[in-house]
Amino acid sequence: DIEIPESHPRYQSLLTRHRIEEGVEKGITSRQGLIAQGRGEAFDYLLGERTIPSADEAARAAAAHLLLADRPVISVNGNVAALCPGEIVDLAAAVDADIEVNLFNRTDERMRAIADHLRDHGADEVKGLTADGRIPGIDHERAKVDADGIGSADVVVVPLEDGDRAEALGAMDKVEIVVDLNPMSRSARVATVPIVDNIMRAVPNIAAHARDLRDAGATREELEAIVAEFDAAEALEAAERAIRSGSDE
Ligand code: PTJ
Repeated sequence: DIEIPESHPRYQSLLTRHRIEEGVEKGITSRQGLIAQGRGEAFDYLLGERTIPSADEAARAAAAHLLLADRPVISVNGNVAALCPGEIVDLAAAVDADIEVNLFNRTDERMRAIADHLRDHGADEVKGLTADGRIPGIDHERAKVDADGIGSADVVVVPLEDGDRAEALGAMDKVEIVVDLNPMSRSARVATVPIVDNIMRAVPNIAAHARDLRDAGATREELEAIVAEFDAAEALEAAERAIRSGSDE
C-alpha cells in the first residue's frame, strides 16, 4: 500500500484513485473503469467532494425502500468492488439484501475475482455466477442476471450503472436506486431514487440511515411516507444547482 498523509488536501481523491488502480491490477476493475472514475471525480470536485443535503435525503429514501423490500439486491461491478467492498457487505447486512455481481464488460474471470474479493470482505453468498435470468431489451452478455437475484428483485441498488441497463431494469418494474455523481446521466434520470454522491460516501450513508430508521422503530407507514415524499426530479435539480453555484443548492 502507498502512504498518503490524511492531511493531504486531496486525500480521499488520491485514496480512491489508488483503490481503482489496485482493482485493475487484481483483475477486478476493467480498464474502462479507470475512465469512469475520472468522469466521476470531475463531478465530485464540482460538488465539493461532500454529500449535499439532497443526496442525503435520497440516501434516506433509498434506506426506506430497502427496508420495505421483499427481495432487495445490491448490484456490484468492478468499480464498486474496488472502491467499497466492505461497505457493500455492511449495507447488505443492514437491510438484509443479497449481493450480486453484475458486469457491463462481463468475463468469467472478473466475475470470479469480484465474488472472491467480496467474500474476503465478509460476504457469505455472492450471486451473479448462475446467470440463468435475463434483463429484457439489452444484448445477451449485458443482460445476464441470476433469476433468483436481480431477476426477481423488487428493489435493486445499482451504483455506477450504464444508461441502457438502468433503463432496461427500470422497465422491469423494479424500484431502482442509482448512485451516480453525474446528475445528467441517463442512469440517474431513470432511477426511482437517484443518489448524486460518491459511492464511497453514499453506500455507508444508506446503511447508517437504515440502522437509524430501524433503531427508531419506524413503522411500514412511516417508511412508506418517506418513500412518497421523495421527489427524484427535484433531487436531480438540486444537484445541478449545487454544481452550478458551488454552494448548497
Ligand atoms: O465493471 P463493469 O464491467 O461493470 O464496468 C463498470 C463501468 C463503470 C466501467 C461501466 O458501467 C461504465 O462504463 O460506466 P459509465 O457509462 O462510464 O458510467 C459511470 C458513471 O458513474 C458516470 O456517470 C460517472 O460520473 C459515475 N461515477 C464514476 N465514479 C463514481 C461515479 N459515481 C459515484 N461514485 C463514483 N466513485
